[in-house]
Amino acid sequence: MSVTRDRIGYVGYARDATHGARTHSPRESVMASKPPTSDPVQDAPRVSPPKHAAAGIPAVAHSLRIAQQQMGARRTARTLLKVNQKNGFDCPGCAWPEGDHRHTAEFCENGAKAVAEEATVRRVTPEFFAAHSLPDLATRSGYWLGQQGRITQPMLLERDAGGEAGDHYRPVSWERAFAIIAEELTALDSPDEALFYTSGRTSNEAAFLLQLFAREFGTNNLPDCSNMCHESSGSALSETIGIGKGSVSLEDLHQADLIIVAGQNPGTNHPRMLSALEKAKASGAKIISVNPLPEAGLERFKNPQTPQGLLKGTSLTDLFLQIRIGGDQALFRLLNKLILNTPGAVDETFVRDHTHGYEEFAAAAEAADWDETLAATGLERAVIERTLAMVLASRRTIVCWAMGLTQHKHSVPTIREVVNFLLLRGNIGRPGAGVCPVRGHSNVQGDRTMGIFERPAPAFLDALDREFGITSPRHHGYDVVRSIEALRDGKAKVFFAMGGNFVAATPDTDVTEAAMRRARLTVHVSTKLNRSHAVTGARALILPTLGRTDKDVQGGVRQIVTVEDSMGMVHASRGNLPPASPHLLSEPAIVARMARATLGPGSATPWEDFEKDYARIRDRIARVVPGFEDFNARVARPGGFRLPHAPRDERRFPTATGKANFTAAPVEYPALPAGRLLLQTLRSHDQYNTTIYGLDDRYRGIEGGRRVVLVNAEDAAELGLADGSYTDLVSEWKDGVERRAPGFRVVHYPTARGCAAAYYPETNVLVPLGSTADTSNTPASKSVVVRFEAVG
Ligand SMILES: Nc1nc2c(c(=O)[nH]1)N[C@H]1C(S)=C(S)[C@@H](COP(=O)(O)OP(=O)(O)OC[C@H]3O[C@@H](n4cnc5c(=O)[nH]c(N)nc54)[C@H](O)[C@@H]3O)O[C@H]1N2
Ligand SMILES: Nc1nc2c(c(=O)[nH]1)N[C@H]1C(S)=C(S)[C@@H](COP(=O)(O)OP(=O)(O)OC[C@H]3O[C@@H](n4cnc5c(=O)[nH]c(N)nc54)[C@H](O)[C@@H]3O)O[C@H]1N2
Ligand SMILES: [Mo]
Repeated sequence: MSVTRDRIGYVGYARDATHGARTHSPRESVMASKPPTSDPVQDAPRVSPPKHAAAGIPAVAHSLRIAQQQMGARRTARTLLKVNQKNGFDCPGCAWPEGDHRHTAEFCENGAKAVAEEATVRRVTPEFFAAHSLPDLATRSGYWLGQQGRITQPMLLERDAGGEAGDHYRPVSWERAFAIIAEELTALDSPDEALFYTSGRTSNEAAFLLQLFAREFGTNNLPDCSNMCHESSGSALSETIGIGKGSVSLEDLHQADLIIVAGQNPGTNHPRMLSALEKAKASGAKIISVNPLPEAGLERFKNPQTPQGLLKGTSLTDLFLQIRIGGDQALFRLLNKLILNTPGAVDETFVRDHTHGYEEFAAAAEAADWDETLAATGLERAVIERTLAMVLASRRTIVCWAMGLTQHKHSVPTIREVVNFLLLRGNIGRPGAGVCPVRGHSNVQGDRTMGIFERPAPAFLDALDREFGITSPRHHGYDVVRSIEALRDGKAKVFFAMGGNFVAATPDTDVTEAAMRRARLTVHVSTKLNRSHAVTGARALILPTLGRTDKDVQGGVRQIVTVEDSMGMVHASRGNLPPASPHLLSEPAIVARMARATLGPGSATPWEDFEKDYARIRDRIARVVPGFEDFNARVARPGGFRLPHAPRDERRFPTATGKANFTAAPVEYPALPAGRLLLQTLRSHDQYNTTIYGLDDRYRGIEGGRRVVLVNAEDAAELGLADGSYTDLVSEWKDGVERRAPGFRVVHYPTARGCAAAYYPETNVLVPLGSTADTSNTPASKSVVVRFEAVG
């Protein structure tokens, strides 16, 4: 391993054959060697060296094992064959697009786990709730709650009722449930005391109805998971290129000369992306990965769809930049200076004809400094020079990114710097080039397109008002963090969630849970049980709903719903399994009935028609949302249709200046006091956000437990953290409040110096509510300053 130490003590690793080797600290730890809590399953992980290849036979075997546990053999075959087929359902996993040439089994290991989790044959019945009180549920792990199966009936809990009724969820009729929601909503002093949260699995049809209802009711309080996810991308891209979405298609990836993957772990979170990268490589593309961790999926991919892929696999990454957490803006800024200083490297015609703000940006870039960049990134000079050579050799460059870039204080300027980088060489709006923010939830992008946004564009509201004869409020609503503050401060009293697991996914768990308990009513439209059902307002409803895999029949007619993938393709999704219980309602039906109960005969919106026939919802979407003209006809075509994207399609930039904007923010990177590390909170290979499929993180060599903290062996030596010892993580923030996550097993791991990593949601307790990204207000859950304390 080649290692150089720079002046502030961070170290850069050049990629070589041995970089994954785990070293052990020679120093003895002062810390206890025993797990502190009583849950042996969760707290005694086994550790082996990290893997250097992703997928392959173990992936297929693992997914089939989980699928059969949840579904049995017949249902496994029947369900998995329908994933992402043109007449099947959209995978409820990630938002990666489907190609035109689909394999019979267009699924990946983690897609299969997502499907199995939903199509499980296990059930959570009223008897289950009779046996498990609220205090009991509140002590259970997220893993245990999720493993109980699909919820079968609407349930109500009334804390103030006392006794059994105050302690247990009890079955409630749908009619009564909607009456309670209407009663609580209409009793509010202002519609802005209600919050309507959306998680990104919600279909376009349900999302459109939910935002319509919220606005007809009188609020823009439509926080969504995007606020915690790609909001920074949306903010940076809308300002610079005029649209908050990625500009590349799958074909572009296949045609690129250079693909930079920064702050993303596709081997786990977007496994089908590996096939696209493999194909790009086969046509000569180079791949650079920028990550504090050497992620197995980016090293080598063993494609389970091809025999030679299964055996040998393809080496994906040509150059690995093991960057220090939060160093990306500095890296791209310096690269931009180096491009500017290379004669002929800038696409002058593009810059002249299509951009604005070049002079100011160039002056700022000129000030970039090698020493500061090496300190901020922890990289070696030679590695950055190799990167530059590859950048200059490429005529078509794409940058892909995910949460590693979006969840920092300076995420918006970081992503703007990526845009500067692409603009300089004209890498936008032509084949094989562009911006590629890789979305998370399978319809998170579509929900935004449908108007799930607390700060809607006036043009969108104008169109909505015209279509429905309503007057939508124009003042902005609360995003996720502001929603928690509003609950905490008593300014919001009703919380409604269309999916998701709000209290587990959001930061500052103790603050958030206390805030949620202050609500008068909490409502969760859910498929499965999770932590949010155990942290309730005075009254709480669980409304069980159909998932993607379930057949949805309304008025005797089988319905489809639609979704939009990460690359702006809209297509139909059609479930094929009998619903998990006869008592379930679909998401559109739930919104329609809630709207009728709340708005009463005063509403001119035909909610009942919408519930009976989703094509009627799509007719309205077609008239309100640009790009959806003739929606029903176009979505009936196999594969669906692509939404317009002005920068991609016409090199037109609908920004305030009418051009693509260069920007010139000051360079920032996290400062780290002595004896502290910067913690990123990330996903293991066996989870979908807060849904825990299992306790292994196969590629990182962790088995049978999740309370681990990955620390570089040299940092560990300095801090006295022996591999296998146990430590509390204590985060430090300027409010002086102590936030502690107890009992993490130390794992020496080849992460960048100064950095640590542990899984979310267990570590959300460490993320201060006030620690968010500038402009986007996204929780900075990838840069948490922590110290380590011996387990007491
Ligand atoms: N199986 C599965 N699939 C999923 C999900 C899941 O939980 N499970 N979640 C879905 C969702 S909602 C989302 S948003 C996506 C998330 O997809 P990812 O963004 O891939 O998810 P994370 O696990 O948060 O990984 C963040 C990556 O960024 C790196 N990183 C952290 N900090 C930095 C930094 O400062 N700079 C750089 N360059 N890299 C950094 C980490 O080492 C890690 O590789 O996946 C989606 N798909
Ligand atoms: N510390 C830290 N925090 C993070 C992140 C991080 O990287 N670090 N990542 C953030 C990101 S990127 C995101 S997107 C959020 C995720 O936040 P959420 O989207 O709120 O969380 P999920 O865990 O995806 O939600 C899972 C629940 O959704 C419900 N569900 C599943 N399918 C359906 C369905 O079809 N319909 C309905 N109605 N419900 C369904 C189930 O009840 C399940 O328990 O978390 C964020 N929080
Ligand atoms: Mo996400």
